[in-house]
Amino acid sequence: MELQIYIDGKWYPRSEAKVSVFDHGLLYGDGVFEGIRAYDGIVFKLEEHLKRLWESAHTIMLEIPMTPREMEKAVIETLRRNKLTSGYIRLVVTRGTGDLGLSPFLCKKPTVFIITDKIALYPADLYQKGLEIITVPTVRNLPEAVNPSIKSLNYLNNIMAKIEARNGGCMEALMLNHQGYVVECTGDNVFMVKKTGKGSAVKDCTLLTPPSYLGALKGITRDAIIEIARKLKLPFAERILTRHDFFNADEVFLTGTAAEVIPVVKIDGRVVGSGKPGKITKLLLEDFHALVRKDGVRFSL
Ligand code: PXG
Repeated sequence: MELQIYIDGKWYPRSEAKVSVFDHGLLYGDGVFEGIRAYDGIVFKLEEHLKRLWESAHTIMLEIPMTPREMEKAVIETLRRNKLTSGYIRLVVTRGTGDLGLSPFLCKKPTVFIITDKIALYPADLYQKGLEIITVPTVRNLPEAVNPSIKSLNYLNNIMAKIEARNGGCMEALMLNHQGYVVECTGDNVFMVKKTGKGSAVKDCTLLTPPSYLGALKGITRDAIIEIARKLKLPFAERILTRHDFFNADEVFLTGTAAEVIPVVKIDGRVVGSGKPGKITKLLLEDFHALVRKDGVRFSL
């Protein structure tokens, strides 16, 4: 059976799931989206993803033509129709069809579509060996221009960075803001662990991540990791951090819906910590795996 895709209240087989070439989501990247994951019959943090979608839409003055409750039902129905208890969910709301002018005011009704599919997992050895990342010349969008807190359909900033990372032989890019502070990666938030005490216990380390106001998306996985750190009594702070701080961290990892928690072992040719995935990173990933099976909206096929 072909994948069934939700568009504006109806489901279409993949080969017939189409939106207009006059849709401003396509013409201008005018729209917002979410990437969500379902694990064994639980849509992880669906409420939080919907909240972020509504906030992104509010900022760009896009009125989503349904309620969050209706959206939740549409997401679950789409999973059911595709017989998926686990997988990836892409929720998209565009400005809708208009004319060739950029004015959003001529677009009559936003387009809503939902794609659910099996998740393409990162190679397992990356989690064991860790990832090498590279700083790229393209700076992250300025919060004063298009705020990276808006999960907008315009991902050119991130795509440019991804291309530059690839040109440099890496899969992921470390992005800086216009002042040179580390903000995030192209599709993941970034964390570091620094040993601050004398012992080797969790409380002797501090977990650090850049504050989102510098120009990072407020990741749902980022929030989940902060929540787990609190439970583990692992000291945590949002801090303005430089590349120097990351080069000299004891552990570095990235967080995102697709990647979950992925260790970083090299940045711009500098080995991070022991050069192997760290203890705290592994601990956080374990607890994250337990959390995704608890915290979300439950459904059955
Ligand atoms: N920063 C950016 C710029 C993102 O796009 C994250 C951080 C992590 O946020 P969550 O809420 O997922 O913890 C994201 C989201 C992909 C892909 O195909 C990745 C994202 C979005 C869309 C596609 O890798 N990451």
